[in-house]
Parts: sequence; C-alpha cells; structure tokens
Amino acid sequence: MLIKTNDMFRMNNFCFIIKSMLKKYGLILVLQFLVCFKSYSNNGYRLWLQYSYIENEQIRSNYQSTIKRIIPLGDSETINVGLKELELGLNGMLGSGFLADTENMVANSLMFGSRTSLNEDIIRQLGNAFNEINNEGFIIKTILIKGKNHIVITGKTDVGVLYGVYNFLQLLQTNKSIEKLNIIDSPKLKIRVLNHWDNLDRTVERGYAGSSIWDWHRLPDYIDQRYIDYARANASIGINGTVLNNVNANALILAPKYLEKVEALATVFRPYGIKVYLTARFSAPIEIGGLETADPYDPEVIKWWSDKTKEIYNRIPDFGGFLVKANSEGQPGPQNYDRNHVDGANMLAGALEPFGGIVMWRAFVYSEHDTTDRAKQAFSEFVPYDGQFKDNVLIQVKNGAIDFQPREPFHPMFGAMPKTPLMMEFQITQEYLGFSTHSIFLPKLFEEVLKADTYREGKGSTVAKDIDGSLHNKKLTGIAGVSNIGNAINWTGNTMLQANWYGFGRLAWNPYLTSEEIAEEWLRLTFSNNDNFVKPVKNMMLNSREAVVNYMTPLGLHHIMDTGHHYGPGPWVSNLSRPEWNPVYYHKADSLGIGFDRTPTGSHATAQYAPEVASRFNNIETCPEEYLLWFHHVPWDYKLKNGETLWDGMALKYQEGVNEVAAMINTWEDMEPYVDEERFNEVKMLLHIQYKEAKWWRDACLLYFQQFSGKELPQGVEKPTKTLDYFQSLKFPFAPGN
Ligand code: GCV
Repeated sequence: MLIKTNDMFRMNNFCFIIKSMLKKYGLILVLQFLVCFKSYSNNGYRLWLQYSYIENEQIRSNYQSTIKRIIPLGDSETINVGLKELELGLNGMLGSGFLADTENMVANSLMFGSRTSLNEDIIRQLGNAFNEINNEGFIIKTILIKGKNHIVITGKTDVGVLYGVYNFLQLLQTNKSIEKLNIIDSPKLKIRVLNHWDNLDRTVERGYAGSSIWDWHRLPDYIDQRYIDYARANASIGINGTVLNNVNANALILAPKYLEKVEALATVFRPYGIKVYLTARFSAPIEIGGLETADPYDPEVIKWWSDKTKEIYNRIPDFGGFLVKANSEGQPGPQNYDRNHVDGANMLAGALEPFGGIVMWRAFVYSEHDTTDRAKQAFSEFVPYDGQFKDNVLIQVKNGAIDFQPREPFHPMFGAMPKTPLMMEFQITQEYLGFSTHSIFLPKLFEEVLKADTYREGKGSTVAKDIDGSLHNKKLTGIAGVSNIGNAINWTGNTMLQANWYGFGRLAWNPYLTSEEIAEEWLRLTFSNNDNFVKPVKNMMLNSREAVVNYMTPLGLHHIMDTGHHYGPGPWVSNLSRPEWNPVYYHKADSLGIGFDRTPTGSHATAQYAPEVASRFNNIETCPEEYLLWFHHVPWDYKLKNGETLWDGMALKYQEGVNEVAAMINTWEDMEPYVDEERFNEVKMLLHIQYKEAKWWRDACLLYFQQFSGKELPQGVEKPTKTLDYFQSLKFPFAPGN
C-alpha cells in the first residue's frame, strides 16, 4: 500500500475522524465523504501512479466487465511485482476486490507472463508479435479462448511483461479503450539511466528537492519504502538503470562498507529491471587502494580496478558499470599521467568486460589552460578518438556544448563520431532554470534537441538517430538524465516538475515522442482526465519552456546566471579566476553590441558542425533568431525579422517572458475546481515566486545591458522599480544545490 510514514500522522487523525463520523452519520454519508476526500487530499507522493477511483461510471463498469480475474503466469520476483501493481491499480481505479486467482479462469481474465509461460494456443494467436519486440518489449493483446475474450500481457522477459503491466494500467488511468487490444512496443534505447549527483553526506549537487533519498547511514539493514516506490516509478516509465552517486565522485563508495549498502539497493531494484551503476573516481586506487599512482598503464592500477570490479560483481551480479567524470573541473583523470581519455576509459572497460558491464565516459571537459572558446573544447578533445574506444564504452555528451542552458544549439559531437556510441546527457534538475521553484516543462527542450538535424549523413540525420544507433548502425545506445529527485514529500519539490522525470523516461523509451503527447499523458495520470483541465494546463506546460528562455536568456544569450549557485541573474560577474566561469565571457556586451561571435570572424566554433548547419549558423540572416547571440556579436541597432531593433526586441522578449508567467498563473487559478487543494496551492505559490523572479531577471538584465546599449526601454516594457546597484548587491550564500 502507498501509505507513507510521513503520512502516518495524518492517517491516524483521518481514521479517528472516520470512526466518529460512522457513529454519527452512518455508512452512506461517510462513503460519500470518502469519495470527496479522495480528490481533495494529495501530497503528490504517488506521482503519476495515482490509481484514483474512476468516477465515470460508464468507463468504470466497462473496465469491470472486461477484467474479471488477474492471472499471473509464473512466480518470479518480477511477476510478483507486476501482480502487486495490478492489484493496487485495479483496486484503486475500479474499487473492488481484485486478487490473483490461478485456479479459476473465467471469461475476461487478465493473464500476464513471459513467452515461456504461455500455451501454444496463445502463442499462435500472438502471431508474429514476438519477432517485433526486443528483450525489454511487451505485447498486450485481446485473445479468444474457447470463445471467450481474455487479455494477455507478455514479452520475451519478465521485465518486458512488467513494462506491459504498467502500460496496461496507464490505459485505464487515462480512460482509454481496452477492447480489442493489440499493443506491441519496445524501448528504442538500451541504457536508460538516471544520474544522481548525490553525495555520501546526503547533500545533492544541483539538487533542489531536499536531501538525497539514499539514507547511507541506515543502509544496508534499513530499506526505506521510498526505494521501492522509486523503483516502481522508474519501471513504470521504462528507466532501467540508476547511477547512485555524484560524478564529482567520492572514492569511498567503492569501499566494502559502502558496497554492502549499494548491494542492498541493487537487491531492491532488481525485480523492477533496474541496474545499479556507480561513478568511479579515477584516483580511487590511491585514495582507497593504497597505491602511489592511478596511471591507467600501471599494472598494479590495472589489477586494482580488475579486482575491485570482481568484488563488485561478487556482490551484485548484474551491476551495470561505471560513470566517469575525468579531467574535468578539477576531477582526476588519465591526463594527470600524460595519458588520454581513450587510455582511461579502455582500462576501466577492460575490467568490466568479462562481466558484461559498461563505461559511461563523460565528454564534459574544458580546461583553464585552453584559451579557445569553451564551446569548442569537448569536440576538439574527443572527436579525434572516434573508433578507438572499446565496444563497452559510451561517451556521455551533454545536450549542448556549454552547460544545460535554457536553450543551446545541439552539441556538435552528435553525429560526428560514427564509430563511437554517444549517449545523451540531459539535466532534469534545473540548475540553470530557476531551480525547483520554476514550473518549466523540460520535454519541450529535450524534444528540440532530439529533433535537431546534424546533417552528418545528409538531411534528416537527427540527434535522436545518432543516440538510438540508427544513423551509424551503433549497437550500444543510451541516454542519461541528471535527476531532480530528493526526499521532498512530492519527490521533486514541485509537483509540476514530476513531469520532467516522467518525460525523460518516456523519451528514453522512445526519443521520437512529442512533448505534447507526454504532457497530455502525464496530466491525465497525475491529475485528471477532465478536458477542461487537461487542455489549458497542457498549453501552459508547453509554453513554459519558451517563457523561461525569454525571461532569462532570450535570443541566444547564455550562462548569465549569478556565479556558483547559478540562482538569479548575474550578467555583470567578471571577477572569477577562470575566464569561462564569468558571464561576461558569454555575452560580451559592449557599446557596439552583444553576443559571442562563433563564426569564422570569431572563435569559429561553427566549423564543428556539418557544412550545411555551419553555413546556416554563420550567416546572420539565416541563423535562427533563437541562437542569434550564441553565434554572433550583433549591433544594438540590428533589425530583427519582425523589424524591431536588437535592443528593443531583446527588451520586449524579457517582458514577454514575464507576461507568459502571468498567463500561467491565470491558467492555474482557473484550475481550482479540478485539483485537490494541497497540490493546487503548492503550484500556485510556486508560480507566484516564479513571477517575482521573472521580473527580477528582466529588470536586472535590462538595467545592466542598458549601460552598453545606451538606449531607452521600448514601449510595452515595464520600468524597473529597483536600481542596478540593488540587484548587484543581492547575495545568496545559502542557495540550495551548491
Ligand atoms: C557535477 C556544471 C555544474 C556542476 C556539475 C558539472 C558537471 O559545471 O555546475 O555542478 O558537476 O556541470 O556536469 O560535471
């Protein structure tokens, strides 16, 4: 049952109230109250697995007559998880005693089990379907046995069946028809992982939803119910791996004391098809192994990693592998020993190879000793190594070449390494997008990147095709999302941001889904199937990404957040030790104009794209305006496509962003009748903070840039109520996530 410890106090009170009411008012009235209560108390813990009672009688009775029995075929841990989920879901949505019954098959049974558990008649009725799915795929089909209808959920593996079970429950939750079912689906990417930037002391780097959910101190003996619900939520959207700890790694995670704890988590996650991965600190052989070097060519170092890997697999036979941040932002790596990324990654890959493990080696590198444009450095460093990595290495590449900005052009490495598996790294947590206070629907951003055309094999060579392997026939494929999860009651610190975890999982399963489909699914699962709610809130979500671009970094501006914590505007910051840590490095505003010239007259970063893309970006006339200041230093009087000058257009974009948040508030206010009080108020309060902060962004940035443009604010832009000095004086020493 999904009653949590933090709900217990409330539940005790609740039981007391119900008992008193029963005495006073009798059963019927109390039942009516309970129906109302259901929709008026919700702390968001249940995410998109609400399994709320289906109020529409026709739909509910239709489902009830189509599902009379649940029949598990098999008895594995994973099938038992599926059974529990079906019982929970069906009892919640249909409100009557659904329990497993393997003895009595009646008409309209719901059977689920892998191919090996099915009889020949069923297999025959499934026809070719098994040839159309991969090992994690599923089939949901209405079949006939002795003239009676039944539903079968199956796959090649039990995990595939479990994915089918969740998919089936989602059909009901979204009130879809379950007549004549014939659904065949498989994930398009192999590795679908969350990256937790969680530290062993339970702080979370760039985490804005409380502390880490991993209670290392009480592990391995104490298994928090959250671990199970985390696994359920991930399995329900097809996420099949989790990297438990921060890429800025602590070597201790590899010590026996911690491996015991990791093993306990792996045991919880296994039935849900979720593998555990760890980050490997490159200097671990020195720090916890007592060696004097971590040189990847040193035989003792090679042996240390190979023994360590064996030790891990002895505990966790299905361990996924290592994620590594090396020679990046001060982390140790092979370059400390005059070796390169290939040497480092292949050494670890060699240790993992006998066990089927993988290395995810990050390409997020830029050096204080390299004076070239930061945006060029990862490409320059990695692309020459194409084809040199072992088969079990993936290079993990952020969606853009700088760092998870509200908008970046796609990373030029995509499409440019035909012989090397590249996995996408998205950031689900909102380091640069207002933290968990700002309700931004990120699948819109993810979709934009996945659809971007690299032109590497001609038109249509999208980023999605590179990461799903189809562009260059790559076998190993993957995607990672930097988690936005913490121990907040609602997991993400803002119910609306659960959609970003959900949406990441859905795109990891199928990178060709649209953000609109995802928003609609999530809203129906999480809140309501009422179109009066779904339509306006879906629009609000779909516009929210453009709003944040407008009020923070319109027209291609980037990395102008305040320093360190990245909270709020800081375009004036210019005093940090490394030039590329300073916002002034990125916007380059002066009396002539603003923007970073990355064309042949500037850093020539555009040369890292395919010629078709490069020439479009190079030419100020053809460069999409949303990337204008990313690629060009543009005069303040330059005429934008709509006829406005750059200065006026930029100021109006900032205002537009603010107006968009005001519109979000209006939309949400109208939703009160459709949302439980708790979540309604939570989202409303957060939207009001977002509005305040959007105005702060607008005023601070415009006052600062106005010093260079020397121009008045155009009509339609509200006058700032504070001075630039005021904005520059703001300090946030305890901003979260640092
Ligand atoms: C985990 C950015 C963030 C860092 C993060 C780094 C990375 O620089 O500010 O907190 O470190 O990216 O992705 O490794």
